[in-house]
Amino acid sequence: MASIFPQCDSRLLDAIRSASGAIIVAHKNPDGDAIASSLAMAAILERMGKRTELLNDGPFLRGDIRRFEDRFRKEATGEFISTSPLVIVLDCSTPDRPGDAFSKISNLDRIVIDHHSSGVPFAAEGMSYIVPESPSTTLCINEVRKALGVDLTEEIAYFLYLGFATDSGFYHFLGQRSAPDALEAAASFCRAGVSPYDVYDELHDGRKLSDIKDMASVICGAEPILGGKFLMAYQSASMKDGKLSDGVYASLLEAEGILGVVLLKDKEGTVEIGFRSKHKSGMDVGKAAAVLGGGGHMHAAGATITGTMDEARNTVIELLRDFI
Ligand SMILES: [Mn+2]
Repeated sequence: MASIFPQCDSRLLDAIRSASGAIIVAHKNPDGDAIASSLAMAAILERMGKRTELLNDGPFLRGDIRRFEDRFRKEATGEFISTSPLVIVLDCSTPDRPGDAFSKISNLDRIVIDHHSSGVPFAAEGMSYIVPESPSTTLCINEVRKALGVDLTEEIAYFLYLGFATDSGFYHFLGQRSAPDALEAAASFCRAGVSPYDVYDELHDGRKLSDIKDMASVICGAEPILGGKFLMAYQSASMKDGKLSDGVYASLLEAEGILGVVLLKDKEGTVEIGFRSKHKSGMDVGKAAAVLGGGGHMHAAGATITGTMDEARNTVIELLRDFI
């Protein structure tokens, strides 16, 4: 069976090799893959002797990324921008995903490395490496690393593994098609010094009891919609735990007879909508999210709309009616 990873375009590799330095940016509201991608890319470029600046709009709410917040700035320094660095955009399917961090640097040359299935191209021809079948952006970066001939240090392996483990739900979301390449890459990370058991514990230990209780209350408030084909859950504006939604999705997706789950998060004026569909549902929630200006993957996607929770609820129900 052929690899899910195509060859990297030589134009993208040349752009990295010839850059004096790079500004690395991933999507706002970052998750483990966004932050781990950024840190892995920085470590790779530092091995190549290049200067980097890491940008992210934040917020760094999730327990798995909070510890890295001080490595990131909100905007690039003027002094660094004046050296015309290459911009490396990671884990973003549309140019608005990086948020404000992108505004001052959108006129610099850029490359895009990503694994989302929907989106709009926003790099010049040959300057992107987008593999929708890849379980994480870090696994795409690993291919770029190999093509550049950069050694797999323990530090690089750690960040590549971190993005893969979080975005794959610790292997849960690997299909038969992506698993062989992904697990071979994971094996190489472990040979370089990564312990999966330790990484799992780092990410799952240390939550506040109040956050776990918030998660339970969101689950208790879930209701069936569309004749029971979906469950819809509601997260109030006062609940801040970034990992809360992972637990809500994981629990509710186990309900029998449903195609998927929608989680509405009240952001006071806007509503963040998260979609998850069951692996066997055959339902592409990435396409549903794209209708609302968002995006994502076949089984995990999101969008943000303005309005109240009630308005968002009605919008989503009407939207999903067309998809099931
Ligand atoms: Mn990702």
